[in-house]
Amino acid sequence: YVLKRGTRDIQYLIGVVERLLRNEKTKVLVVDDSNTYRKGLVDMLTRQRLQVLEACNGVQALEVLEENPDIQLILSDYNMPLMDGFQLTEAVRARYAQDRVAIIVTTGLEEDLAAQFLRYGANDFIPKAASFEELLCRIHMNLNMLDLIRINRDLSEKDPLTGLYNRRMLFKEGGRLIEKAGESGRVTAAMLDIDHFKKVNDTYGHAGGDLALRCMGDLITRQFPPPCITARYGGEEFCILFPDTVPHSIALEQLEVFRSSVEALQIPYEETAFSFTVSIGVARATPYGLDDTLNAADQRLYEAKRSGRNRIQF
Ligand code: GH3
Ligand code: MG
Ligand code: MG
Ligand code: MG
Repeated sequence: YVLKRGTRDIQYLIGVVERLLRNEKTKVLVVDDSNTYRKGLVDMLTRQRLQVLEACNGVQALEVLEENPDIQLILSDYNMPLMDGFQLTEAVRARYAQDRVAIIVTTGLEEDLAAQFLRYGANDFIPKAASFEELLCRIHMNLNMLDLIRINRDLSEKDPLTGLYNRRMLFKEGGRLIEKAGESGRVTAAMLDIDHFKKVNDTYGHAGGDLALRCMGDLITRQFPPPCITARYGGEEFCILFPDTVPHSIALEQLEVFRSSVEALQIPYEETAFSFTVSIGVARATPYGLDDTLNAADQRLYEAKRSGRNRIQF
């Protein structure tokens, strides 16, 4: 990176480094039918250390997006064969909101198209006559905005200790899952509670307890990927919802595998390690919604505790 005259400020340098580090993890898609112009952009953005993908029209852009759903920003031309910038913007917006994928449209045409593009759902609009410097600034501004939104989204949807959904998100997404399954009652709900967790805290301190919770969260994330919905329900209580595409018997099998992996888990603590167990209550969705379903699972959890812990009650 070449420093410009008068930009020796250390904060500025830190900003540049942070941006480059961020860029390495960021995928952008350049869409333009002019090979020369597209190559120019790709070259410039690659030098910014962004992961750059390219397409020469809207149809191809949608294919690339399909294969790379983690693309964060699309920089698109307006006039292109097969599918132009308007149609592309509309098609992308049908699948991804403005706070998931940013779209910046560029055009060499004289007409004033900016307002129209913004109405179609573009995040920004730049005439091709603008300097590369301005283009870069706008790209970074839009990426920063998406970062901020993602950080805030995580704060409001996730439990900071385990990274699992919080209770609010469980009810939002879980309610949707149950609604989608309708009367079939084929959604399976599991409530999990760590056994004698107070003892873990008493013996290994709050830090040891927190570590156990994080390991439990990691295991849940790994063993129950989407479309399962997983959440930290409260202190040491977790919830797993299986969609109606997972038969009840399969859900029970997976939970049994999970129960035994928790039992086998060794939590490193100072020079030694400790382990713990989990009790699980399982219920099929009732016709009265998520609250009622979780109550039913909770009843079973209570029975699992009463009959000796480290077991599944269904
Ligand atoms: P049981 O087998 O009956 O579930 O026994 P238990 O000791 O697990 O019972 P209980 O549910 O009463 O205890 C939960 C404990 O979890 C109490 C609380 O101090 C602890 N806890 C809740 N949230 C956290 C947390 O974020 N970190 C840590 N370290 N401990 C927590
Ligand atoms: Mg063109
Ligand atoms: Mg508890
Ligand atoms: Mg407990």
